[in-house]
Amino acid sequence: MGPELKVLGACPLDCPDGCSWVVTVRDGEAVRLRGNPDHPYTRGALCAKVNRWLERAGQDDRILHPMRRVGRKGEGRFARISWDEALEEIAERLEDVVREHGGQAIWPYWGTGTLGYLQGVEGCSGRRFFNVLGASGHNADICSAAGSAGMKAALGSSGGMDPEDLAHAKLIVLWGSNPLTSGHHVWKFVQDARKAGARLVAIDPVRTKTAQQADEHLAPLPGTDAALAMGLLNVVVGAGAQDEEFLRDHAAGWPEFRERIAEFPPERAAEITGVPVEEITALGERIARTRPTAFRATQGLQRNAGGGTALRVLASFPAVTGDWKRRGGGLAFSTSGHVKLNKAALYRDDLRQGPTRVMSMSRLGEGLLDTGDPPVKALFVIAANPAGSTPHQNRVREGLARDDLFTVVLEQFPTDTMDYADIVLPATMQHEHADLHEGYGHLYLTWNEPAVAPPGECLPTTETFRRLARRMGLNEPSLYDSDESLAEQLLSSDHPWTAGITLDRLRKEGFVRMSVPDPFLPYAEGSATPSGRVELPRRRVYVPPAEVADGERAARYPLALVSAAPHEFLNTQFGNNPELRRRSGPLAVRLHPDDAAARGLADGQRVRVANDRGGFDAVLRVTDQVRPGVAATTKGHWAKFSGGSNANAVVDERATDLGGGPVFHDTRVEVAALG
Ligand SMILES: Nc1nc2c(c(=O)[nH]1)N[C@H]1C(S)=C(S)[C@@H](COP(=O)(O)OP(=O)(O)OC[C@H]3O[C@@H](n4cnc5c(=O)[nH]c(N)nc54)[C@H](O)[C@@H]3O)O[C@H]1N2
Ligand SMILES: Nc1nc2c(c(=O)[nH]1)N[C@H]1C(S)=C(S)[C@@H](COP(=O)(O)OP(=O)(O)OC[C@H]3O[C@@H](n4cnc5c(=O)[nH]c(N)nc54)[C@H](O)[C@@H]3O)O[C@H]1N2
Ligand code: SF4
Ligand SMILES: [Mo]
Repeated sequence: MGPELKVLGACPLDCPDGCSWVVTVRDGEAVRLRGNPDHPYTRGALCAKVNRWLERAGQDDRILHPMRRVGRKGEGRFARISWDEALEEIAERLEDVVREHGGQAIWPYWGTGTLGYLQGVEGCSGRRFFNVLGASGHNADICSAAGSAGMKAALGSSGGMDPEDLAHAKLIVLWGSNPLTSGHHVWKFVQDARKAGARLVAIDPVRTKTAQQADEHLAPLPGTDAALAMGLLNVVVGAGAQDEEFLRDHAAGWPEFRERIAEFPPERAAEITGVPVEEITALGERIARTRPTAFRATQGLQRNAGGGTALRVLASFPAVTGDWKRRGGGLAFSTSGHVKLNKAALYRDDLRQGPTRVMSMSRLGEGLLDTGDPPVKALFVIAANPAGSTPHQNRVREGLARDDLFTVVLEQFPTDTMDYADIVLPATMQHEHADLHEGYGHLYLTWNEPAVAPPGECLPTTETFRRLARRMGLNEPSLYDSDESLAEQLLSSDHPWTAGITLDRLRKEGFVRMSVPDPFLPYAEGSATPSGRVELPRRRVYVPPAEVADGERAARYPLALVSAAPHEFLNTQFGNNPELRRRSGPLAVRLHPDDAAARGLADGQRVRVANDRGGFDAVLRVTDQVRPGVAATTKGHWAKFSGGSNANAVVDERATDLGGGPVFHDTRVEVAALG
């Protein structure tokens, strides 16, 4: 037995925690993978999912060779081919598409399977290649586009407070955020604050694992959060607790925002949100007297018609209380806005011949079915599983099933999406390739050093596109840059927060904290908006959820469905891991006892959750963890293991008010016994 080697890497998954990990390698094999004990945010722990990473990497269903479809689209029958054959066929088909329809008929559909700057969505691996071909652009708007747009409207940046500073808060409000499932590393900082006397409040239609641990839980109807925030502000201002000095010196629009606040007495907020008026008044009074108060909003409350506006209102809240100037106060959302890397050097959008249209990740069905000019004729699916993840599943499948569409899927596993591929290319997993990461819940950059050689014929996405470029005879030299060179170009930023962070240093240390000021109070003296002030919303402060406002639909489909993060899977990843599937149990939907009784339904029964777009089968769980009027399920279940569909069968392709995000939690359904 050879000696053990420890290789530092990073979890690539779409999770705010951006963990640093240590792979133990013996005789060329990864034998152990653990959280890095030296990383201040990871502190030695991974999570229920990623603890099974190596087991998953060795699963029988791993894709190890290129394949060509032999059955009908959607059937999932493939035959092994060589890389040579695969590249030849792709090159020919792409050349035909470009000749007949122009480059924009190609849609590179990047998902969030890895957030790596080299292999994944952050850097859009292959982007240079697609720029040279003149392909359509792609907006990865499925995750946090609405919230980011709301943050930017108020603050000029999507970056909120440093989540580590939650430890200094005296009151923490977790708003549409379930970290004990969706990224538990922030919990240590929450607990540190509580040890120092802070109170914890959760705002969620569901009494989640996190809400169960809170001192107080408010359960609004989905999509009504902005009205709740306005009601709380009404109480704060009623108590005279606004920070006039901060508002005068560092905010814009206070007179108008104040008028809007006056329009939301707690009684009105209670009526809209379904939260008892006493709870609103009590929390408003507590916020009024507690400095600093920290909010943490992640994705839950932005996946509604008014998701952008909701985040804008929340980002404005600490301007009213003045908490933006206090360590431990403000709003934690994402830290991505603070990452000042040289992304332009990585993307090389200057290689495009001219402007191109931009397709929306959240609207794949629309993009494939509503014939654009030119229609989409070639689709590259890169680290994405839209047949499971994207709204309006039936439209997505109909689009993917188009016979005149040439689809290439770069994958590790035989997903619901892969079943529609013409050509499948085998992709490496994180411990088999190099990458550079941020964490959108902290302020460290991380380097992921490959620990082992790829199995079978798997290739990193960067290498796949280098080979494809060569096969197509493209002579733009930057298409052939090595992974290390790409990383160095990305790190070539002269912004003071990232200056001096070199690849050598990252490789040696594994991770480096960006040199942000200490303490980090990005909005203490105003914001990054053109005015330099926090731009308070002047007119629009609440956009009701679309499917609640639609009276006719609400009558037909009385329940509001939320489909949030499952504990055992990360989006659809791990949805094929036998042990995690066993722990998760089958796709379930939870209903309040009153709603179950009104339908004559009992716990454990098989039900159909449906609306006019489609439906999915689930096991019913009857529990008062869910407020009346709400049905709660989880994302991430593979359709092929769940009777052919999942929660996205009932979700619409509509966009949010700002940012063009998806509306997962703005979905009306009815639940009925499965006949
Ligand atoms: N285990 C696990 N971890 C994950 C993921 C996963 O799939 N599994 N996904 C990862 C990804 S991609 C992301 S983006 C993050 C997301 O992580 P979170 O930001 O925590 O997002 P969700 O779980 O979608 O929703 C959080 C909570 O919001 C609630 N909610 C839904 N609608 C509303 C609303 O209108 N108002 C309010 N106040 N609450 C609402 C839900 O009930 C849920 O408990 O987690 C990441 N981490
Ligand atoms: N109903 C509902 N649906 C949702 C959500 C919700 O809250 N409710 N949340 C949404 C959110 S927040 C997100 S971010 C999206 C995510 O949606 P997707 O982008 O589809 O994310 P994943 O399900 O993680 O699937 C990514 C795929 O990438 C593959 N992959 C991973 N790493 C690599 C790699 O290095 N190379 C290659 N080639 N492939 C790789 C994985 O095997 C996996 O099949 O889902 C959204 N869908
Ligand atoms: S999924 Fe999140 S919590 Fe789990 S290891 Fe990855 S970054 Fe850490
Ligand atoms: Mo996400």
